[in-house]
Amino acid sequence: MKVLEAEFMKGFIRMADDGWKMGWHERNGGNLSYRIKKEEAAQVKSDFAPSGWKNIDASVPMLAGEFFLVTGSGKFLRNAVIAPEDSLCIIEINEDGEQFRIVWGLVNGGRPTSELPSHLMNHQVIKQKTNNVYRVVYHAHTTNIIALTFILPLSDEVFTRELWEMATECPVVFPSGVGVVPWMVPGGRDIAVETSRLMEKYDVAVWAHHGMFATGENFDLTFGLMHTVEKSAEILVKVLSVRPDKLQTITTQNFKDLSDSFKVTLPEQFLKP
Ligand code: 2HA
Ligand code: ZN
Repeated sequence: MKVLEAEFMKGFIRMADDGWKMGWHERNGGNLSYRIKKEEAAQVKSDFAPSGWKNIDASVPMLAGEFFLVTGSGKFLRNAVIAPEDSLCIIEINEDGEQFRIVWGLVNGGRPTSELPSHLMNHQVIKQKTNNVYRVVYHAHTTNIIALTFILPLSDEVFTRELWEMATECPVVFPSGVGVVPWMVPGGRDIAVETSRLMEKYDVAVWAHHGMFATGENFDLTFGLMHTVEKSAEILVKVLSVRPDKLQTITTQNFKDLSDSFKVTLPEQFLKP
């Protein structure tokens, strides 16, 4: 089968296009990666043409031998739908997890996303954390979350609690909460280490003054998670634009009732009165 005919490719392109339509991917902003299932890789392997091995700039031994579909560095997510073979690539990780090679795509040259270290280190953490279930890592420049990083303290507790309070379904959609990375230089190993450390606990990490990373099992759940968190941030921006305080909100007791009723565990850390 051709790579472009595969279902995982269609789902990936639809997600990139949905993110573009949400306004989260100005210019070349944002990036997406998918850990391809063994049987999916086997179906399209005849379409692969491997190039040379290159250093990842991170060590991901738990991902040895895996294939990933990723966006290209400097590529516009807006173009994924019209020119996937130019905008995207499939990479293979070598046997010690230190190197990768392009096996499909980027037909006009280029490299995988500048955030490859963050993507792969997150994949390594979520693969272990979920016992091989999570496969998607998504980075987007979500407007309202970015705005909040200028006016809220940059703590996991404040962001989680404020975002949970903005819509009743939030603690059900991201019960473990959200982590916050302070401003750091993007594209390198340090921010990758910091982000992947947070992914051991959370499915979402906020990058101050930059955007968000969301992780999940499939394209629907990961896009839905990004969308839910960003919508919650939008409500908070609207509330704070009208007045600086809330007249009423969802209370700690309300969250406890919700956690009993929906059978989700909410960490004590976020249930302070
Ligand atoms: O331009 O979003 O963080 C791609 C990015 C880098
Ligand atoms: Zn970015």
